[in-house]
Amino acid sequence: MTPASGGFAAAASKEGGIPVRERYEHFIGGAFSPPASGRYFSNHDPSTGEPFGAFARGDAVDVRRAVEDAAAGQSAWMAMRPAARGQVMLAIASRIRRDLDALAWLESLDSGKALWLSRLDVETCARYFEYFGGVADKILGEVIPASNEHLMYMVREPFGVTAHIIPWNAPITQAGRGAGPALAAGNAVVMKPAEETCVTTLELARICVEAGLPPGAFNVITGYGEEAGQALTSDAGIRKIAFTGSVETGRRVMKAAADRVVPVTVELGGKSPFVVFDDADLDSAASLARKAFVLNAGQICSAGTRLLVQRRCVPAFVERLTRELDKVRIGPGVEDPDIGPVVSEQQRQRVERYIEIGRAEGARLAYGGYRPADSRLRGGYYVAPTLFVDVANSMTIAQEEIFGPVGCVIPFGDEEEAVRIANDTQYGLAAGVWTRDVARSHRVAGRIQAGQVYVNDYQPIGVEAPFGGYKNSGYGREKGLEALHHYTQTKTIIVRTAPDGATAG
Ligand code: TXE
Repeated sequence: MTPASGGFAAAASKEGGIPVRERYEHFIGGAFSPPASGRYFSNHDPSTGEPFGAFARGDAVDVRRAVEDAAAGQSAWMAMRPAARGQVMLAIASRIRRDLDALAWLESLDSGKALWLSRLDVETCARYFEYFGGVADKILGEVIPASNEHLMYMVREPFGVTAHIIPWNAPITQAGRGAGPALAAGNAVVMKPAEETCVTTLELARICVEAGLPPGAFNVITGYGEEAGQALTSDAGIRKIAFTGSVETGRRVMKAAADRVVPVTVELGGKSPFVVFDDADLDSAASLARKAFVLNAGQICSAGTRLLVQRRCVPAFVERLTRELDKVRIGPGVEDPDIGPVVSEQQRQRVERYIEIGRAEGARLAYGGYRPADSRLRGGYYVAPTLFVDVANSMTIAQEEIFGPVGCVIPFGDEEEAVRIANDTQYGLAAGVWTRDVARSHRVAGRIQAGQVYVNDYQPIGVEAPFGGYKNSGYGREKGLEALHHYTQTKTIIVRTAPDGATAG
């Protein structure tokens, strides 16, 4: 347990609000429900390395039951007027906000995330329900003027039951990001959280039903990816799949979707460029660079991990960034540091492996590269913020997603070279451009291959802005009205209106 909290249950009950369960079951048909196999798996608190909680180990039998209940839940959901559905979603948003402290506390215990960030994530989850709840009665069709003898119109219909597989780096926001548009469009949801972080997804589903969502409209199956996840993507009742995770697993999910001819959207991470021209405000750029690759211990798909810096200002930028990194407080998530641990020992080893590879390939370690010395943190999965300089874009640490607080400074000469390096990656999720030259900011933003580009800022949070990848970062868009289209299918209805006996034109 966290040094300060004295145990998961003690910590959570200290915070009050949501009671901590010894054992977490699936959430199916509006109630917690044990796995058919009777099997559970246990989890670890990333801040201490100590075990906590047992979670239902789902399999194909549990998935089937959840999908059947979801089909019934979807019928009940669609039987409600669109405006009433929107009102339920707004009620969910206010319940989430009412329980914000308790949910954030649970999120920090479960994921190791700093409490302030968990609070932001819970608020963002509420925003998803609010934003998409607001459009539930505004999903419009079209009249198509193609003939004088027909009325032709197109309506948008839900798919039915949608599957959502989410990762561990932002569990409750990602749950809201998927469930919000899916429910607004009239679907029912079966969600599988990552095995490392199940708690808040389960509590969210419970809150949704308590706030008026029909039982069965939001189900959660916990378990391992290759067992519960795979069963979910292969289940015959699933009509659409949304996946967020690694490229490798994304490919597997896409193959499963192809086998069943089911539409799929995938968000698969990145290696985003953060481009600093020498006319930029270097103080702001260095401060936001810290946010770009250190926030959430670097476990953010849109993290700006490739710091492309114009050669002339590399020393000045690195000096400023180093000062920023000196300020980073690291500790157990619930103690509200700047960053907590990474999510698991496996993830820490992965990050440390990349740090070794960076050294071996000749990048110069300018900051960090070690585990924090504080003996209180010994049990948890901590990695100090780490900065490499003199990095070539061809190096492994510049090409592969590390998903830890590791940044690489890559020098460039001119704008042309900056754009070439920025695009020289398999990924294309996000990018930052730092310059005072307005024309250049638009020019470079236009040429970078990425789904979101920030100018003189990085990752300003917003549920309203479409988000998703170019290239191997995936396809389809989350967030914003754009996301809704991925949760509806169109039907065109053509009615002959010509009088009987008239020839159709
Ligand atoms: O990811 P996986 P992992 C990247 C990041 C990280 C790496 C590995 O670089 O270091 O991936 O993380 C479920 N069928 N990202 O191994 O396997 C799994 O249970 C169906 C980037 O945790 O992709 C979990 O719920 N589902 C990313 C989810 O997939 C399966 C966020 C993600 O796990 C499955 C997370 C299967 N066969 C990791 N196998 C981002 N885009 O933000 C696993 N899963």
